[in-house]
Amino acid sequence: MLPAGYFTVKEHEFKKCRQSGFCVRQRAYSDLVDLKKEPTPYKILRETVSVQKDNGVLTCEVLNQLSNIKYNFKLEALENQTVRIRLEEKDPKKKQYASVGNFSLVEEPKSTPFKTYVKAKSETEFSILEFGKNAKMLLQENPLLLTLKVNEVSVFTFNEKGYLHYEHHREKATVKNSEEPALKNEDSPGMEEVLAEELSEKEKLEKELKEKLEFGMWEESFEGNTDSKKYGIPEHASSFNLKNTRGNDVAYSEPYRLYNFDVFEYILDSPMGLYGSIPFMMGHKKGNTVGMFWMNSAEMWVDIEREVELKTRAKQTVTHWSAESGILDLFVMLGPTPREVSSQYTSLTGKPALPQLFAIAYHQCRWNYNDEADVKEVNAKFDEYEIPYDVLWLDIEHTDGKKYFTWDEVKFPTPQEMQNNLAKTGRKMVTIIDPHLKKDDNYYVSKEAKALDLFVKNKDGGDFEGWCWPGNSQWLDYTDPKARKFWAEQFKFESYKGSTSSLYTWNDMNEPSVFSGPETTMPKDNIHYEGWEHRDVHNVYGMLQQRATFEGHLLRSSNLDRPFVLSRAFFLGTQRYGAIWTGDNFAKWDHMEASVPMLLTIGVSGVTFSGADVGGFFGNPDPLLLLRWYQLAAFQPFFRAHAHIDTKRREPWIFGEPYTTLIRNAIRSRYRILPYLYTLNFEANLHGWPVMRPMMYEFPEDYFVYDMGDQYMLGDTILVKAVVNETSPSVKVYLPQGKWYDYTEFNAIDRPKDGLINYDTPTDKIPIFLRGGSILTRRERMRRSSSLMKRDPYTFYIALDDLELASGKIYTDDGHTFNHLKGSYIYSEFEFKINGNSGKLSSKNLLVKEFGASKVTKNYFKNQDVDFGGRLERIVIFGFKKPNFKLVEVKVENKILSFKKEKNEVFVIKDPAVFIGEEWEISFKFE
Ligand code: NBV
Repeated sequence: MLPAGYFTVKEHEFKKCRQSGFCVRQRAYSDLVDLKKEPTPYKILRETVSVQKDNGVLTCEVLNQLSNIKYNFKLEALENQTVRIRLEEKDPKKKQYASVGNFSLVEEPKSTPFKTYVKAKSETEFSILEFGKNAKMLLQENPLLLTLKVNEVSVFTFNEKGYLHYEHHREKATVKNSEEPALKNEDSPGMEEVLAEELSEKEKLEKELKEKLEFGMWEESFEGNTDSKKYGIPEHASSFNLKNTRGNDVAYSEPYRLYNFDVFEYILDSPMGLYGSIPFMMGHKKGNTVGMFWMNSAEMWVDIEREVELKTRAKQTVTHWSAESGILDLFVMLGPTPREVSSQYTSLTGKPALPQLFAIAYHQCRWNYNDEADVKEVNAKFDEYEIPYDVLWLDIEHTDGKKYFTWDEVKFPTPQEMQNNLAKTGRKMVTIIDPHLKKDDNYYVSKEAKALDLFVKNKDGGDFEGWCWPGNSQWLDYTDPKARKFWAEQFKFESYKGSTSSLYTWNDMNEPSVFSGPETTMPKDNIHYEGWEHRDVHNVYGMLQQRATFEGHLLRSSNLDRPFVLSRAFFLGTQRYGAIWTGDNFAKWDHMEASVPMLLTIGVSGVTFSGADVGGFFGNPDPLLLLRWYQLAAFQPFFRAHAHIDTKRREPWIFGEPYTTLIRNAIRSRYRILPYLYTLNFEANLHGWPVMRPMMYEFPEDYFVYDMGDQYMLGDTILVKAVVNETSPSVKVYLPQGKWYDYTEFNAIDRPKDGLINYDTPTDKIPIFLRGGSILTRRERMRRSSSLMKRDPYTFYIALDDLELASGKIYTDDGHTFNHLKGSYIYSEFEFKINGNSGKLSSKNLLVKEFGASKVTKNYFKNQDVDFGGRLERIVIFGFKKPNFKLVEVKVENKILSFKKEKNEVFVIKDPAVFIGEEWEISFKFE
């Protein structure tokens, strides 16, 4: 059924830059520019410049003086410190795809006026356009050069080195055999290489200059002697700070590739493309963060080069981007902090969806839970071992012959009963729904899709057919609104027989994976809606399946229930539709290690809800690896154990003691912080801030953390270090300036000058730390699932900083509907302050402008059929400066509260019985 060799590592079956015509040409061109040091042939035609000052738009024509091709150039100042740069051929022989914004942007971005516009006196001087907060564009006409400055510091330069190349459309001549054989089924890009080979070296260079026209580049120069870091462009199994691919000190000889693939058994430390692609990059140095994305869904390659300016010794990073088709459409977000970049970026591409509470709890998956009896047993075992969990997943074997939306009637004869049984304890089920539809006239989904003509077409106009799990299959064209609507309708309860309201969805194989296709995906000359080629829309395809599924969930619940959809492929904007995971990793220590920089990268690129298969998908983890993976993933956004069909069972109780207890503890530690995690997901939804944050995100001024990919912050409060070594008894952790506490003992850590500590990691220890100055809200009572905890009271952990201050926030709502948008939510801020011999803990309601004022008070619940709790039952406070500190009284209004002093100056105040959604003050008296 599968093509020979499917189940082997096959890096060689994926294209290298040298096998991709446009990648070769782009690199050759930049080399040539470096060699010849000739100015870029692009210039603005002065007479065409038109500026609409009030709209913040400059338009003009650009001429390539070598080819005589003209381009339309548009420069816009957008709201939120953002600039848009668009360049497209003026009279293309063939229309270029320019519509991916319909999918990736939430709306047409609004522009903001230019505050001043000073026109250059000559074409070699700069026009100056000021906008936003101390931001300006400096535009030179000949040669074309654009610099963006914030507070007089240049943060972004476009075409400084003259690498800009916009390949105009040319008719293809007959293709001869190329030196590098084209990959099977690939439309060969080899023509230019063949011709070039026949030319002398000099002619070849000239030829490249004339013909090898590429576009896409981004350059930045920062002042000062610090290297600027580059993060983003997922998905690669690589470091957090992107590695050099060009120039000196090259780590990868290949550029980073962005092309969604089903890479079977992916290799680590590689710029090879994986399942998702987000052409977003963040540039960071002390005092400045910028973001940029190129809105284009075609295959891309990105080179990274760091160079030292000889005169000034300033280091700068140059990145070169090239895409196979589409237009140049760049957005630059000027920050200047990482948080501002995230917020600017997600104002354009969408805020992450607010997940339901269950979705951020623990998920149990395996390929496959075999039948209803198996499901029942696994479910019962969780209760027997008192391990909380929220979701049980069914992989492809649950279907009737891999026909999605159906059930294997022998193994799963009563699916509704099975789901209802789980739902009794608030648990959910997820089934896999892949995009390949079995070609079978007796399969209702395929039959109706065919009748409505919704399939992707092959180059000759027939329905495209390819090989996948069910055998010969076809794929809906999700770029077609009719196909998305059709797909969404499949999720209605009356269509998806056997489904209930506690069933959610997993979209796998949506790169799309086509076993018989080139590089295991669709041929690039397949045809989509409105005649666009697959090459134009490849990277957005999977996101559109996830979107249609998300819309299906909304449809089936009449917009009442928040969808949960997990997707493997992703793109610019995916965060609006749900979670993603990092695909088929291995049960190996280095794969667990690699998951951290991968998830950090995905998070800063907007997709804040992501995770890696706990335990590793392929292979059998030994119990220690499995345990360490649970301990790590319990502090990551999406927490799901998963395993390949050929692996041995590895549910949390399989290895016995001490592992069962230790894994139980890890999962329980997840359930304790659900209130905090839910708040982080809410803040991601509001601002686009990652849940799992790189150290640089929280400590942007601390150069030491810029490269860190093995420790991170969960929100702004918890520091997590990954234990990725099997034998080492301790880990080295870097604690930035400030006060830190051990997460379980609440001991203040004695921070050495260099911030580096050795932390012992016996198997029952997770190296996590609480940041001084924060108030962490947890729920301590363990139950079978998150929804059973919804009304449980809270405990505050107040970790004082050096000034004996602390603050924290909490957001909560009913955990599953959209009623928060109408004011049914709690969002509060708590602050602890000390003044002489008295202290004060206060609660203040925060208004979410977007949702209106919160209506939730204790009284609110009386009139509603929901109650999401809110009582504070305990306060644990630690970190007072004076030793032998004596707390003598704690009062809320006139009520005296009881308290006790525990070890290490930790005080526990019992039952303040205040409500987190209300405003109050608790006073403390000391001696
Ligand atoms: O559906 C089977 C698997 C799934 O378990 C896994 O999580 C996906 O990433 N799927 C890939 C297809 C086959 C993988 C060999």
